[in-house]
Parts: sequence; C-alpha cells; structure tokens
Amino acid sequence: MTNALLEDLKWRGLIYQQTDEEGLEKLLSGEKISLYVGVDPTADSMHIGHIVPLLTLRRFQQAGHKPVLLVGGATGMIGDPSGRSTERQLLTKEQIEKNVNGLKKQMERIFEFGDSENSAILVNNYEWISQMNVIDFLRDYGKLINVNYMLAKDTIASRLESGISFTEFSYTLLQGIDFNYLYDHYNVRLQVGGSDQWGNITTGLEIIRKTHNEEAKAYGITMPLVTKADGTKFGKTASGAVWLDPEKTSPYEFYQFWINTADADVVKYLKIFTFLSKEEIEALAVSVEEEPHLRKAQKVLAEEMTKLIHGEEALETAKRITDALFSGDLKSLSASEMRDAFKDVPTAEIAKVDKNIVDLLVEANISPSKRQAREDVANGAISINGDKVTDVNYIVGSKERLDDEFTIIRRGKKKYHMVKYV
Ligand code: 485
Repeated sequence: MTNALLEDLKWRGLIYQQTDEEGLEKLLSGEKISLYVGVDPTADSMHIGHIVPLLTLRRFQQAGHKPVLLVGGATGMIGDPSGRSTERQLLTKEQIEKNVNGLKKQMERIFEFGDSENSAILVNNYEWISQMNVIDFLRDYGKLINVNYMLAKDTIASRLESGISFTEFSYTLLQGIDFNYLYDHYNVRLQVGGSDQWGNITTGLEIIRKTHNEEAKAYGITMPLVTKADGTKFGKTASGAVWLDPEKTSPYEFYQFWINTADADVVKYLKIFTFLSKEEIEALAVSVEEEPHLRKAQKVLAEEMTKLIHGEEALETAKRITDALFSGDLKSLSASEMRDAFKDVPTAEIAKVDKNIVDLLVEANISPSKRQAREDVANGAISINGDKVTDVNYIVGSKERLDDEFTIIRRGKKKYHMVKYV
C-alpha cells in the first residue's frame, strides 16, 4: 500500500523514524486524522529549526488532515532534557506566560485557524496538567511506566553520568500524558517532532496502549535534524540563531540567510522547507547543476521562506535592500532599512560633532592615513549615505546623520562602514 502524502514526505527527506510505517500508511489512506506537534515556551520566539515539524503538519493539513498545535505552558515549567547534556535553568511563571503568547502568535501566522473541518487548533497543556494533583499523577500514570523503561531512553540514559534531576527525568511522562489526553479529547492519532522527541513520543504511545483497549492505536514520526554539507551547524549566522520574530532577526537578515545557502544544500532545503512541487524542485535542481551562478534555487528558497514567515510586504523590502546594496544605490532606502542592511558592517563610534570628511575617515578607521583619506576622496572612492563626495574640505554634519544616529560610508566598490554617533 502507498499513500501519496507519506511518499511525498519520504521524497522530501522528512521522515527519520516511524513507530509503525505500515499501520500509518493504512490509517492515512482510509481516513482524515488529527495530529499534533508541541513546542515549549523556552523563548518568546521560535527559530527556523522549529518550523520543520510545523511545516510538516501543514503538509498534512493540505492533504485534509487536522493539525493540533500544542504550546507547553506546563511542560515549559519543567524543561525537556531531550537533546541536552545539562540541566536547564527553570524559567519564571511570568517569563513562560510571555513566551506562550509569543509562540501562539507565530503559530497563528503559519497556520490557518478557520472553521473548516481540518482548520488548525491551538491548545496549551497547562489546561489539563495544572489540574492534575500529585497523587493522581503517581497513581494514574506513574504506575504505568517502569523506571527501567525510562532509563533506557537515549535522552535519559545519556544524562545518567552527568546527572539529571527528578524534575527533568519526569518530563517524558508529562508529554506522554499530553498525547494520551489529545487522543481522548481531540482524537489525535499521530505525534510529529524532531528526532530528539522520539523518546517522549514513544512514552505517549505506551500510556495510550496501557490506558485503552486493544483497538486503540496511535503513531509517531520524527524528522531528521537539518544538516549542512560542510558540517557546520544549520540555522546559525554570525549574529546567532535565525529567529522567526522580526525584532530578533529582521526579514532582510532572514532573506539573506536563505539566499546564502550553499549549492550543495539548496535542493535539500527546498524539499524540507517549501511547498513547491516535486517538478518545480527538480527543475531548480537542474538549474543548480547547469547555471549555478544564477543562484535561481537560492532566490526561490529565500522568497518562499520570507513570504511564508514575514509576508509579501516584508519580502519586497528585503529584496529592495538586497538590490540597493548590490547596485550601491542607497538612496531608495529609508533610515531604518539602512540600519537593517548594515547591521553587520564594521562600525566606529564617534562624537556627535560636525567633522571634516578626511578627519572622519581616519578617525573611523575607514582610511588608514590622512594622505590616503585625501586621495580616496579626490579619486571619488568615498560616498556618504549613497552620495559620492569628492571635496576634501567637505564637512559631514547633521544632515548626514540618519535618525540623528548614524552615517553609512562606502570606500571603494563594496566596503561599507557605519559611523555611530555617541
Ligand atoms: O505534548 C508535548 C509537550 C511539549 C512538547 C511536545 C509535546 C515540546 C517538546 N518536548 C520539545 O521540547 N520540543 C522542542 C522545543 O519545544 O523547542 C523542539 C524539538 C524539535 C522539534 C520542535 O520542538 O527539540 O525536535 O520537535 C518543534
């Protein structure tokens, strides 16, 4: 038996482990199901690693299934040890509440929450876990799971040496209780997560099995960790993680992250992250082989991702900044777009006073000496906020201070610098 959706997921390289491949194929071919993925509110934003399981849920939704998105208001208070070598710091309840709201907003952007049969729904496990008392927890669930069984899980076994608190040790039970709860209340039959979630997903299956009769059956799938051909860690830039929150990673930086994907990775990422069809991706793969200099696949990837996470308008801005930097024509950019565009260029802090261009170039370490600075200006190698300056007596003053805070100076064709006034 084959199922088009599962075939597509396999082709995209999205399936790492499955609890029962045949059973799931049969289930999905026969009916539309509800399925879930959970995210803990450990930060007020998700990063691009989180979206692989979420986008997979959207693929299920496109095939008619119903996504249930869980925010871990309760589990976030405990801390998942999976994939971590050290104990987590507990977050305050206020912090968690703030983070829950951040995550919810981002999930709402990625999914549609209408009133169709298969519209996505959002749940928070605080709702049921906070209602359970410790006696019920130990009697109803603790009794079902053997400690030996828990100790055998990778995520716990790998921590025995360095130590794991009872709090984190218990985490897998809470996630298992969630799966069982969603099975009973939302008819959720499948849990999806990254490969580090295998142990937690299987705890859930164990609880479902033990609290129901023979016919009860649920499933789990994990997705592989996204890797890079050069062996470095995926999803990091010089300034850290790539966040979905535009305040943390601007749409321009986000767009640049995807545009800079290596040829060796781009086809894989198109499969994992975009909703382009197999035919469209195969055509782009040919382009990577035959005309790599055009970077067509990278452009499509960056456009699809930026549009998905930040919307059409933010994508247009990101592209405008990219074009302006490429052509050197900065005049079309607003002060805030300039700030965004030049976030990572060498920056010098200088007193907020009017200053001769030659002095400024030396003070800001843009030209190595006064003599060189004069030559640079006279040769037309210097431009300020996109305007060429050729007069060595030019005074850089308040009208060059964008937002009264900074000036962008270009030396030569491509070397940009930021002068910040203090
Ligand atoms: O019932 C559940 C309660 C909590 C969770 C899942 C189901 C969250 C889960 N334990 C977890 O920690 N997930 C990570 C997170 O929240 O940051 C990441 C996983 C990653 C992927 C992503 O969530 O590390 O593999 O599943 C969505």
